[in-house]
Amino acid sequence: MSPITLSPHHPFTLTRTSDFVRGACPHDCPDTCATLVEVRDGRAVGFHGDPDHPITQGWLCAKVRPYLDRVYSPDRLQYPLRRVGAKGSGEWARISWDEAIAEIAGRWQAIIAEHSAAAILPYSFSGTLGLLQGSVAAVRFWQRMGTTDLDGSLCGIAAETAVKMTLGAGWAPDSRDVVESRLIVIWGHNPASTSPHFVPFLREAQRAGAHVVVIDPRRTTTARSADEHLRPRPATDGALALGLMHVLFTEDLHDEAWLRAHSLGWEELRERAMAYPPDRVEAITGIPAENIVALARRYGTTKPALLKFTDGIQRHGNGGQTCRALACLPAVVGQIGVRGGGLFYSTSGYVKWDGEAFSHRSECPPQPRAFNMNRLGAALTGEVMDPPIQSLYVFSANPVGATPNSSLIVQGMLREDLFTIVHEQFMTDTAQLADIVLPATTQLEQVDLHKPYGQRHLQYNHAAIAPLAEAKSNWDVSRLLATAMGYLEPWLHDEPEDVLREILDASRPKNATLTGITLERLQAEGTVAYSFADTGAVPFADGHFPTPSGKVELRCEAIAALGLDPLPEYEPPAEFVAGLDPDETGNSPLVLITGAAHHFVTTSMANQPALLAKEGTPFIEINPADAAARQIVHGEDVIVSNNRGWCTLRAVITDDVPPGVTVSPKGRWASLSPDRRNVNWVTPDAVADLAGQSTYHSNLIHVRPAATLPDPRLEHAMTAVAD
Ligand SMILES: Nc1nc2c(c(=O)[nH]1)N[C@H]1C(S)=C(S)[C@@H](COP(=O)(O)OP(=O)(O)OC[C@H]3O[C@@H](n4cnc5c(=O)[nH]c(N)nc54)[C@H](O)[C@@H]3O)O[C@H]1N2
Ligand SMILES: Nc1nc2c(c(=O)[nH]1)N[C@H]1C(S)=C(S)[C@@H](COP(=O)(O)OP(=O)(O)OC[C@H]3O[C@@H](n4cnc5c(=O)[nH]c(N)nc54)[C@H](O)[C@@H]3O)O[C@H]1N2
Ligand code: SF4
Ligand SMILES: [Mo]
Repeated sequence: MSPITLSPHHPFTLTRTSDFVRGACPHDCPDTCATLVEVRDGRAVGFHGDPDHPITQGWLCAKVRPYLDRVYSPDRLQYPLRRVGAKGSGEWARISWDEAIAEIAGRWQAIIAEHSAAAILPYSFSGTLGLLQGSVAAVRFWQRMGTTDLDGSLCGIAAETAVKMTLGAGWAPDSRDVVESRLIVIWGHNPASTSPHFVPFLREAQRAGAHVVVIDPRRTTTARSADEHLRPRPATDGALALGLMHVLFTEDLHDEAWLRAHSLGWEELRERAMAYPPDRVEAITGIPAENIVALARRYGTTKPALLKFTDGIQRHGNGGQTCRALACLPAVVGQIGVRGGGLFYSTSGYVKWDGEAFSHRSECPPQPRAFNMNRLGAALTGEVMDPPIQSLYVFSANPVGATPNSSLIVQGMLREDLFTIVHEQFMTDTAQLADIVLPATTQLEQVDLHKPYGQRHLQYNHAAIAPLAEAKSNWDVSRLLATAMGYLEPWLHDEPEDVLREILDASRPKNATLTGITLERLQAEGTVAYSFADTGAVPFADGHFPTPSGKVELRCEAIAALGLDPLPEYEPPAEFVAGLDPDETGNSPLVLITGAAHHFVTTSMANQPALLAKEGTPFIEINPADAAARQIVHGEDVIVSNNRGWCTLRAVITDDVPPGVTVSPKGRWASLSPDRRNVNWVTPDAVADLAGQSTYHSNLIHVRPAATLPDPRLEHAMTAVAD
């Protein structure tokens, strides 16, 4: 590790005894900030955003600014632990790494002999988005062993698939181009919390006269500062998008020349849109027809126009078709390939890692099976049999807190015959139910490479400090497990830098964006911008779309092959169609949306006292009319329930949510809540219309004052486990 050279306008004092080490924020966030860790005598003493990074611009968000509190938290797991009491009892004995690895390998050999490796399930997700510690460590060793695989996504696979199939690639514009936009539609996305480094560019555009529209049922922080806020009923956005198209086509505000030259199926899309006149769309969405017409006229006449969303909006039963409709909209007005216009979803398609270098798939046995990661509880309680899951290995994830229908996960994890290992930085809700807990390093203690989903630079992360106590990185544990299982292939044991170099070198010839980007450059510079040809800097500016037809596929056969209508269509989610019986006083169910909390990244950081204090008591926002109908008083505890489970939250009565809709941000730790639950005790594990997407927000609930009878806790006593 060598000290770096700081630019002359660097605000930090470079003392003789301090080094600054370049890193990257590892969290699931579009911004992937470039960080500078200030290290003195082997200890990190400062943590900063890189002032030279064009998007980070020298600052970190409220949740990651106090990162050293996390790294040096007294609650960090330090040593391997073995459970000595009952599952979930919190009684542990310290063991050595040798004992832990030998015990895990021994149990797995026995499981493999009796059932095959398909009875072993690794479960990891977005604790770190690093190429090595997040992705490679989740693939190589497990594929070599032939374990059960996960498919689908808790997060964003419907949108990713919809955008890729419509436009051919996940190529979002550069945030800096947003200052050129005259109209910015932020649709089901709350960047003030979830992509804060986009916000300065948004403000600059707004100051320069751009009109900002937010489409979100909730009055979010982002909505408050917009010029216009439209509030559709949840999961009706597909109808809204088709309604906008209706107006655009009927008023001749579409760009026909562009559609003829660059798209497939625009006339069929026009015909589909004719089924969505503004009055019908008003009836579906609850947005007045005149507002729909006004937005369509604005979108058809204000250029450049940008449409931006991230991942939250798709977490509905119809999320795939919703994102299809949103992805088609910019094409209707010919705004794709235009600086300041287009679709801003994700930048993750700019670099595709070479699959074989990444996984060494060809050297592994065939994967025995996969199941949808949303259905972990169902899998552990019998949905996946033959062989049943006998061992669960969790890392970079906290499924009890973050995966839907958590009470079923808890029930499964309490199975006496399930051998569970959790590799974690903290004693999470999930770790508490393990048989063996292994201590994990943080980003400051490990090497990695990051490919962002909201900006267009690769970010290298040097290890800034030595691992704390006996913590080990995901890759290091993977190497130890491979040795213990007798897998000696070098690609299971390479040094971190060599793994990254191998993938980078194999990927470079296939990715023009990686031209000239070597591991050595990344190590030296930390941040390296993707390489673009002139027009490439504005995605699709050359009019070529890497779809099968080379055009924007408004009618999309690849989507049809996945069982969806080849044209965007609106259908309400199954949960809303099936409904939920009225409660005992005759009240209809409410929709519960559980989007991002400002001070956490899902459950990460939600155990840090200072951040918890800022977020306050776990709450649910309820509209005054809905609260009155249920005799709920502001500030009292309410029971939120449905046929999946219940949890207790503090009522916040506010018109920030419309009638019929409630909001309770995700991320709370059950074990830090008095009722030992969180909102995921009520969220659905049903899968959406496309690609195995989660459906957290298609969630019908009842809310009652906690003091009233009958107490739904009795009804769900069997799910009150681990109390
Ligand atoms: N502070 C913070 N930042 C985060 C995260 C976090 O937990 N906290 N999580 C990270 C992760 S994992 C992700 S995937 C991204 C997600 O980033 P976003 O997509 O911006 O975040 P969400 O809050 O999940 O969803 C955005 C908005 O969608 C709205 N919404 C829900 N249903 C509908 C609907 O039917 N129609 C419309 N129009 N809007 C709807 C919600 O009210 C919410 O305000 O953020 C990342 N960044
Ligand atoms: N109700 C509701 N729930 C949701 C969502 C929602 O909208 N509503 N959103 C979903 C979304 S978008 C996502 S992405 C998922 C995220 O779900 P998860 O991927 O489970 O993410 P986290 O809850 O942040 O938990 C990540 C854990 O990984 C640990 N960790 C971090 N780095 C490392 C590492 O290097 N090694 C190891 N071994 N561990 C590490 C952290 O300490 C943390 O406990 O949550 C989903 N949950
Ligand atoms: S969570 Fe996002 S905004 Fe915050 S430091 Fe990390 S990358 Fe930057
Ligand atoms: Mo996510």
